[in-house]
Amino acid sequence: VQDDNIPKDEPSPDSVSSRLSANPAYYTDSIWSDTKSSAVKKKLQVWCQLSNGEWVLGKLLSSSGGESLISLLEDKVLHVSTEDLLPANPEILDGVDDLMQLSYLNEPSVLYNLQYRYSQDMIYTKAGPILVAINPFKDVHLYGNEYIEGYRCKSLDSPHVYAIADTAIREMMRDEVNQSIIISGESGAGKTETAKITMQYLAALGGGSGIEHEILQTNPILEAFGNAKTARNDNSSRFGKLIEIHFNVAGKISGAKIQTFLLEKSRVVQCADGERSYHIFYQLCSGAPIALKEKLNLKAAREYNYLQQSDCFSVSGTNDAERFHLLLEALDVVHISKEDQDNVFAMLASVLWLGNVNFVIIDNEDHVDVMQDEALSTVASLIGCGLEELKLALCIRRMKVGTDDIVQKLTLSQAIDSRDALAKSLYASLFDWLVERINKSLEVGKCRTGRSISILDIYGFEFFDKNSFEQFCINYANERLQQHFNRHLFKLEQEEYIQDGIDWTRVDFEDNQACLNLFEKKPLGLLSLLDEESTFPNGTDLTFADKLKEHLNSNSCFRAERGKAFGVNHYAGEVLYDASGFLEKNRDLLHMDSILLLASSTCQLPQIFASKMLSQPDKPGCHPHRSSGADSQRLSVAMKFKGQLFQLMKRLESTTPHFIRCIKPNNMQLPGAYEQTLVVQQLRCCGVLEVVRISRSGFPTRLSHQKFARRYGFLLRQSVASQTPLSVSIAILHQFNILPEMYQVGYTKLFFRTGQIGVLEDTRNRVLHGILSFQSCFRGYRA
Ligand code: AD9
Ligand code: MG
Repeated sequence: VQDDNIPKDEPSPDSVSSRLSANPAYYTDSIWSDTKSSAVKKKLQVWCQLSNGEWVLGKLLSSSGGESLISLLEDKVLHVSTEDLLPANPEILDGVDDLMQLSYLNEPSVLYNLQYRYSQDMIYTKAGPILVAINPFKDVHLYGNEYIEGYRCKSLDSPHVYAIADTAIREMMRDEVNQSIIISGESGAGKTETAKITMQYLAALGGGSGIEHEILQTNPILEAFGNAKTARNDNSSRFGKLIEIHFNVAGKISGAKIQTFLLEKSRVVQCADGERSYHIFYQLCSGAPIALKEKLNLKAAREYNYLQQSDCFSVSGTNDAERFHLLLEALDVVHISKEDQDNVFAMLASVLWLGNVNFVIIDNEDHVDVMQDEALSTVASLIGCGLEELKLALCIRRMKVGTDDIVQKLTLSQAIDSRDALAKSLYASLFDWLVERINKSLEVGKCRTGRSISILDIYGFEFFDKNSFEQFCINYANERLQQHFNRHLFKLEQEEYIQDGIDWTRVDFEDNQACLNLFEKKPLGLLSLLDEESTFPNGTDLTFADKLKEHLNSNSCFRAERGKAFGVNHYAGEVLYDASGFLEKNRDLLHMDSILLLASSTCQLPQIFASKMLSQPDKPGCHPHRSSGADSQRLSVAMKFKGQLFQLMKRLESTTPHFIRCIKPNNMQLPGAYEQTLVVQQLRCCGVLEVVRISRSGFPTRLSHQKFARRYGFLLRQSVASQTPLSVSIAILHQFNILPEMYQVGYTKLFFRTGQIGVLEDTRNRVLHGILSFQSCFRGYRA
């Protein structure tokens, strides 16, 4: 250990750059400029950035005129611009379990620390108040009863999802405030696994009634119906999920409620090469017992157009037939009757068979008739409707013009669209119905306390080569969540210091309100303009893109591009969207003929789906499709999503949040590979670096004078003359020799730096424990 690497004078909060922005470049610069001169003098270990962007560790040999000479490992020597250097931490700090403990908090140091831990299977690291989890892509031995017990009784304290879950339970009980655990990260980063690990811990601590088993069994069900193999993740969730787990006064689980967001419907009828549709289809085809196969006229997956188009039928390492049997067990556990299960499978089979329905062109205007074959008759029998009604719903459209009823024949592409729309909406309705049924089974009993812990597993920020409507919605959701995160960690923090008269250097951060305004402003925001264009019968993706350019060109978060493309400047970087398909996906119309077809069904599920569709609220003020017929006019997809998101934010705002950031170390889904550039990009997107900095320089622990005095007052050895909470509090601080720089006394609260309250808590627990065991001895003696 080189002693001179340890900075002697830790920067005090006020001496470090007084302005801080969420921009990482600004951030690292400011750290460097504070330490640069001394770093050069001391011949520190330094990080140098190579031309490929990677950072390597070296030792500074000499430095003059803006140039430095660095010795690297293996006796290599390198001339670099001093500008490209950053100070490295001493070896003694290698692998610290909270990034806050690092003396130098620049990007390469953070990257190195995470990598150091990762290489030893320590996949969890704290970054101040948030937990960073790096996907191991292999089984790491960190879970199970032994570990759960270790975190419960505090014999284990290294960063872990269990530790976060434990804190959430304790804070819920202690403060009587609902908690939320917000898990984010990009596709394949490990959000869903992390959510399951969290649920495991909550179930272990709050279990007893058996409902916890039901809650855990919702995972295989939702994954079967809502997850699929994609290019990025073999088990990618194609929906967002919030699960609210309720507890009774004794801290035991009393029920749960699941809310889902924006299922990717398009996957049912179309998916990219090498990807799959939803797992359930393959599970059903390979796992259904013979009798069920016969009843549903079920074939192998390859026989279905919807499944065979992407030429991918299996996922390595998973056995679909086996999964099907586990699914059946899970459905039993959440009380879905055998009869209902069969109804569900019939709906799935009807979706698959719909994809095989074919059309024949009957005139030279491209009008079609439906081919009368096995596919058509199977769909009719599975949906429980007449063959003729089904045929008509698929190839004609009935409309009202004035007082006249008009029948219009569909062209081939219109007929295919109406068939696919029916398949998509059957599947999406089935998914919603299933969630509803699960919720019934998990329903919180009568003795509800209102205490809950919510776990949010929602798609992270996405930007691909081609970004469509789905990315548009997902990234909008992430802007909202980012604001929540910012608000919580930065704004509230700062406001609280100021309110309580604490001397704390103001912290500026880049708010993403401007980008949210770009999405939400009425009437000239992205969402309003999309909705407006979606309601014009003649609106197209191109006219939509043109409208955006016309109205938003001067907005600094917006960039006009050629054709149907446009760019949005998100907090995590600019994303280029392609408006192709936006209007159709946003309208998401199912023609009234199809809805009425379902309503006429003799089976239970299609009837339920149809009545749900018919009872959807009309959007006020515009009925554009009404004029051309009896289309169902519902809230557009984007508006519905926005509404859900607002509700979600409202709910989250009333909770104490805990943040887990999942990081994907490589794009190959491989263990051991850690790609620096990929990781750093994600660390930037989720603001890990800024959080560390803020927390370290701030006073994260705070208690009101009253609470502090009440909690620790009994530890005082001498009574205090004036018994006000403030004077009691100060006496406690003195008795325990808490250093003056470690706390501040505000008007109403005491503020502590991280870790300070620990000593007091330990003493308190020891003393209380002593008192309790004394009391129980005493009771035993009397008895
Ligand atoms: V997506 O946005 O839904 O596409 P997630 O949910 O972030 O994505 P997921 O949890 O599905 O990712 O993790 C992807 C894969 O990484 C899993 O299927 C596991 O194989 C692997 N993984 C993730 N976390 C762990 C872990 N803690 N231990 C072992 C893990 N493997
Ligand atoms: Mg997932």
